[in-house]
Amino acid sequence: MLITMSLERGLKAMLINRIFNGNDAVYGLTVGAIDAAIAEHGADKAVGFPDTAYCLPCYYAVTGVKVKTLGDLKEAVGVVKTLMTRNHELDDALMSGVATALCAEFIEALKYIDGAAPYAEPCYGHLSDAIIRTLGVPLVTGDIPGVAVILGSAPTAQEGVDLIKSYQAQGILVALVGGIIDQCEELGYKTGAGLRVVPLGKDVTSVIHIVSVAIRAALIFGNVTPGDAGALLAYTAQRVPAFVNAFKPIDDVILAAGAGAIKLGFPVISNETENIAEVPGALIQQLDTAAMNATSLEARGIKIKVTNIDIPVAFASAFEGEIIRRGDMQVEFDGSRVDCFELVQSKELSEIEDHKIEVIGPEIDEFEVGSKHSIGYVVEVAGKNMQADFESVIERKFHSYINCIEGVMHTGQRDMIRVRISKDAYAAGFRAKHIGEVLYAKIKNEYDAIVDKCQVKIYTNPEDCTKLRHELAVETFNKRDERLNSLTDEAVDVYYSCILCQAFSPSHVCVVTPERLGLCGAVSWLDAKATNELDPNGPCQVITKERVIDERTGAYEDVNEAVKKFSQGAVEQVTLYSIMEDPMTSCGCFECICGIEPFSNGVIIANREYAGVTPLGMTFPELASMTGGGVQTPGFMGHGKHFIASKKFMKAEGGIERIVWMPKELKETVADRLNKTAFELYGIENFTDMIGDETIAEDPETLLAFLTEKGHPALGMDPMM
Ligand code: SF4
Ligand code: NI
Ligand code: CU1
Repeated sequence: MLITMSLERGLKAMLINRIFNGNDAVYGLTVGAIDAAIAEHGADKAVGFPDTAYCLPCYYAVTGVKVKTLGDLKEAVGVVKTLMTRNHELDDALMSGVATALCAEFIEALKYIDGAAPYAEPCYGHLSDAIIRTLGVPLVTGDIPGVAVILGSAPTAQEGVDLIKSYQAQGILVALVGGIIDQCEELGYKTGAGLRVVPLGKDVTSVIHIVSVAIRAALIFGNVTPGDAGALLAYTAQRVPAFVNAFKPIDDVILAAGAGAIKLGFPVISNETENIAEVPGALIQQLDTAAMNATSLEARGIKIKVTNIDIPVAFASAFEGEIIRRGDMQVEFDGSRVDCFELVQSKELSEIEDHKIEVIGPEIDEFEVGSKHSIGYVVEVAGKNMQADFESVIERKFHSYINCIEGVMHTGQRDMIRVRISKDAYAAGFRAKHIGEVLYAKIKNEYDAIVDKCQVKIYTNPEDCTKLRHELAVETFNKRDERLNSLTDEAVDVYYSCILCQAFSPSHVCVVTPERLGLCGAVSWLDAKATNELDPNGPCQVITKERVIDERTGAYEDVNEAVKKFSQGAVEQVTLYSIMEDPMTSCGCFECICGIEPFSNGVIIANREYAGVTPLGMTFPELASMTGGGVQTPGFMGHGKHFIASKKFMKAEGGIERIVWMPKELKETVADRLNKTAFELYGIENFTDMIGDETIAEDPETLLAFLTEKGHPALGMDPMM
């Protein structure tokens, strides 16, 4: 007993020493690299990562200081030294881990000097702010239940790939560092952000690029003040469900980096047994690669929701972004060429036989390889709480459901769909009827409070598809569109709150109205209504709208009360239609951001995909960093794309007439609807022709000249501030 205790103590002391050693080694390398860079480029040389508003994000988050030049970097490395105390306590060792991580960030930043692109296929290196924002919704909905970081080489390539696959099947985002990347290449295993497997780089320092994601999440969504290291560490530990799988050999440097991960709250699971001690809950041994998944999820407390679907291929969100090329497809259903549609219809309970799945017409065995066909699938649902309004909510999920099938690709919606089935999926036994199995299983699983019974009819005869498309589907779509057009804020009795994003942004509340969807673009008023029906005490709750304070700005006592309650008092009042007076807060996952352009009295809008600069002299990430974390920032507002054409878009400040600039692509996406609104509200034809874009102006002077030439209405409006 005594012997084992002293043995343990000895091991722990050695572990701490090894972490210090690793930290010292990395620190020495970093100082050397910075000095060499200064000797070569001078201390004024700019340094930083592309497509982020946070300079060197990890260092900025920990210290509150933005490093912009090599001279700043030299100072920063001096600050890092102060984190490296050596009292032979575990906590000092973990802090040394943080110092190691910051050094890794510096080394990686140096790789990007002079706008270099240091990473080549398949590696990603630094990940942009925009990527982090896209992760917001899938992380809060549990669609991505966790983040796995795999480091080093698995005992065999096959075991490594199997481990990755096991995470993919659970929807877990996987980041790869070092030898595991070669192992994927060796077996021809496909990687990429779309597949949720992101090779970062082969050097151990590249692990910082995923740490940077976790840390920026705290800044973007969490409203953590840069420099508040305590709040930062609490945020990553509580809200970022990440963990590390580190394969042996674990040298001192890797161990030091692992200590940094542990300090952030991410457990490290390893198959190393030499010269290492377990730290309960933080550094865990697992010798069996096949068991690493389960050990990791248990250590990080990640629960996976399983839906059992009876199909011969895999089903996981990791396959959602999979692309099936023409040469790899067995058959294709192509709504742009032949009649295709997908439809949800509500029926009476008595009309439905639960789990009945019929293929009416030939199965795909009867189709030639590579041929194009019609398909129409009608999903009939019934339930005591089902409403016709929920048909479209459920139907819109089909895209994601069908895409999650391994070897099946789905694009579009309604009667403009395309479905491809790969040769591999066909060879594994996948048939049209399995589309029905997937839709049935997912609907019954996710909409259990609404759908009591569900049956699926899959039509593959061209005559049936043509007839049903026109007589049933298009009819239904037209009716739904009429209903949507009549759904105005005035026409409904209640709005809904959405607090899904509080998992990341603890004080953020979206107020969702028919004419203003959630800023993520994923939650419309109908979606919120359905979510409320599924779980009345869940993320979307009813907000009445009886006590109006100001019609113009869209201020209601009821809304304020709700926002105050759901933000735990952090936000006292919001308006629905103003960006200047108590604007709604942003969490961080907004599709677009608009901001005041003072020279024209207007606003510019930038979308997440836009990579260039705006006439405000800022890029999307820079603009986006002005708002987020559930705080109000008058003059800047995150919003959904769909909101741009709304009659309620900053109505208090004069509405869409204020829009003076948008990236070209966004402008084209919203043109039809925006022009329609401009005509209805102000009688302006082709309003988008008056709006600038990056091909017209990237600076305020050129923009102003363009707006003047076009006679843009914003120029004649009152200044906004
Ligand atoms: Fe998050 Fe708002 Fe979207 Fe809800 S509606 S998921 S709170 S951004
Ligand atoms: Ni797919
Ligand atoms: Cu969000």
